[in-house]
Amino acid sequence: MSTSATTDPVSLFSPVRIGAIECANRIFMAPLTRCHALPGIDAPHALNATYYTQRASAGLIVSEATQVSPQGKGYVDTPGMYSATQQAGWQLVTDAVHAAGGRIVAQLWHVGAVSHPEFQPGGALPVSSSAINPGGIVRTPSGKQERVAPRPLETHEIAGVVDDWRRAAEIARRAGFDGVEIHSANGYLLEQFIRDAVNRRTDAYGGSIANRLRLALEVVDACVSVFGRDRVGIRLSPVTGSNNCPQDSNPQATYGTLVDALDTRGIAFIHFVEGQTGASRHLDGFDFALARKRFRGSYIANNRYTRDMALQAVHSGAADAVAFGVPFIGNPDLPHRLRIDAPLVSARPETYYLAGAQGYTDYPALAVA
Ligand code: 8OZ
Repeated sequence: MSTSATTDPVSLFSPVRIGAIECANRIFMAPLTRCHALPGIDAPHALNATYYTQRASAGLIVSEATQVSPQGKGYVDTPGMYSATQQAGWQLVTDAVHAAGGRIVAQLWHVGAVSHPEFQPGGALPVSSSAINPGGIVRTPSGKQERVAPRPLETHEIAGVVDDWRRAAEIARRAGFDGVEIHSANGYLLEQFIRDAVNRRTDAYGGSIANRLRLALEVVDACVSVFGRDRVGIRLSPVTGSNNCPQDSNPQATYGTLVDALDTRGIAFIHFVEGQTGASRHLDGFDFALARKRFRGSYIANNRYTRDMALQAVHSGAADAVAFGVPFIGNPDLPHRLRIDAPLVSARPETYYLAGAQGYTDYPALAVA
């Protein structure tokens, strides 16, 4: 056990304030899609409250990605943030997490092209910036299907998409969340607008960097209008290839401009996926250390951190907090285990998306000696 880690003034285990959110430690729970909402209505329920409450010792929980509208959905049984039933379900979650002393922000999401007509209202085509098929196979209620080319959003429709995010933020606020994280990562809708390799638009939402960032920044402004800037953050993955999203021709320029615009807005945090999501950290194209210097809000680091890397990242000031994803599945009391340097349990991937408690709420905390 590293004693210095617990006595340093700033360590992975010391409290941190993220915007207006007081967090007990700097071990955050990354958003994890688990496909455990109630079928048909995509509402959270008591089992989800149990799952999150088991993990409430995280300094901050970022909820699983949560679609802002039916159009924003691309997976079976992911939860939404657009109906009264969903709000009531989330209220169960936030009440239970808060009662256990935790903090939780809602990750708000629109998948864009990473969907299928089976998920879309009226069987419509998924929407995106441009008609580029992300490719790959998607699991729908009727089985595995090929992805399709999406329909480019008409310019006049975009304000409605921004309104969906604003309404979702309002529901999240009423449901008791401490804030929101805007999902602008992993090749979903906002990234489909940001990257020039996907965005072929010729209107005010395509072409120049400023135009390609416009939708993401309108969404940021909409969420800030609901929660205030000190309870809004964003997740960015400047170089990931997730969901077959091709790289921007100049990630440093594009995402660097975005970081500067977010700094100007004074939002609470940027949550960076450093590298290829869930895989290699060693991808060129974006200088994360420079982003840390240029953004005055909190820097949350993510992607395959080990205990030692996380201790070092916080100790050195490279990050204010480190988000762990998969380790939180098998180790609900991860902060305690990292503190005492206990061995970690490996979660069973074959149960990640299975409905029910198995592989979801049946990983115990360490027995207290
Ligand atoms: C894994 C499975 C489904 C969705 C992401 C929301 O990549 C996801 C996701 C991850 O950000």
